Amino acid sequence: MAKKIALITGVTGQDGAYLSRFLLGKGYEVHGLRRRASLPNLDRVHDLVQPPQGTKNNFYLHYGDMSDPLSLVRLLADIEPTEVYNLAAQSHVHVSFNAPENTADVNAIGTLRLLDAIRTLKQADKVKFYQASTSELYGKIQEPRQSETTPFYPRSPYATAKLYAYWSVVNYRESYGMFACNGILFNHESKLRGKTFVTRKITSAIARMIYGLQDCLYLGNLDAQRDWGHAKDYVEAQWLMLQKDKPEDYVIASGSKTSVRQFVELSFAELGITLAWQGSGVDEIARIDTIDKEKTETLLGSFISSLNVGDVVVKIDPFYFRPNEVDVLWGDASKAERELGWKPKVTLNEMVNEMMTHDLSLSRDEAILNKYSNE
Ligand code: NDP
Ligand code: GDR
Repeated sequence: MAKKIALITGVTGQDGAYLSRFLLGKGYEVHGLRRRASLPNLDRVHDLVQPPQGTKNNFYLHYGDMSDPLSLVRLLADIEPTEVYNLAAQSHVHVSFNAPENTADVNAIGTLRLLDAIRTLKQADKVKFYQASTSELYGKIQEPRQSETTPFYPRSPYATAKLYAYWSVVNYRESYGMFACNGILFNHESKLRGKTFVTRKITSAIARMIYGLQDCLYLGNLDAQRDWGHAKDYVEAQWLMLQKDKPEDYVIASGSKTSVRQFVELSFAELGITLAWQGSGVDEIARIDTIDKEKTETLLGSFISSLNVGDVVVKIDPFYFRPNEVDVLWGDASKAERELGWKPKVTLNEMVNEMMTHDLSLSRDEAILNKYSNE
């Protein structure tokens, strides 16, 4: 059987880390594009970079950048991949309002650079290409549930850049017969999610609060609704798209929507805590209403909870409002289920539990370190 060689851009990000493990498990040789950073950015893949002593894996990292076309051309020629997963992006919607040109350069033109570099390869017809498209393309909602046929209405520099990339993929497919697919993925999270995205910000802050490392959780729009799934399930869908005979675009979503406010409540519930919301608009707050002491004591062991009934634990900070908001996203992944046999496996509750458990363990380590360094 021909050797399967994958190139992943954005390998150091959440999806890159899950996809690398998934492909290694399927026997691929996995190459990742990493960019230079002033501090180490390999946290999510450090176990792949340094496998346990005495073992070897097929994971290789290469310096380059989506804004540097020469690095992309060289890498493709050296590696000769059979599958390219373009996950690299300035992926933060709010940040894109402050860095619009860089976002366009990396997310839009970066994708074009990569597509065109593949087109010029001698073996271009042997390369399959996956593009990390996004539910943000739908933006201002035209239909209550969004599928592959829903019109786009992007609402941020991030989304307009991703729209350019989306159509570049379609154009390279139609113009040059390239095997190129857009995965229109709705929000997906995990314990590896960046801490400035709202789900991980919430689970991380709650864990820090209970260990006395943080006083309050500051959020923006509590009423935004998202269709949240687990990254582990979603990278499988990315791979499945490239295993088809014909390249097509697919929506990948959980099929349920949840508000930011509900996500906060679900995360606190993991600790046996319920909230009471008071006030409205920028003055809205959440106080602790009840605590299931047995549950928190079991979770914290020898530590004493820093949270008490009546404490204000959520406040609004207008800094986190965006110039333009995407109010609701709710996906319909029936095409993926029908044609790829894909269905999400991890439920929202299981995901919240995984994220809370992970963040509690990180905060516990930090609290122990603080305790001993203060003695
Ligand atoms: P992350 O933000 O976790 O990862 C982004 C990756 O892109 C990181 O590896 C980052 O490197 C890399 N990157 C950023 N800029 C450059 C550049 N100029 N050159 C090379 N690499 C760069 O995102 P996710 O893993 O969550 O998402 C993966 C992709 O899927 C992104 O394109 C995102 O826009 C898209 N997407 C994500 C969804 C989600 O809910 N997670 C939903 C739909 C689409 P570094 O580590 O150095 O910062
Ligand atoms: P999103 O994810 O913009 O959907 O983009 P994010 O988690 O940043 O925001 C989701 C919703 O929560 C609201 N919100 C806050 N968001 C952040 N980050 N911080 C806050 O304090 C806060 N308070 C409320 C936001 O306004 C928004 O409505 C993610 C990224 O992964 C993109 O790359 C990807 O394309 C889309 O998901 C699908």
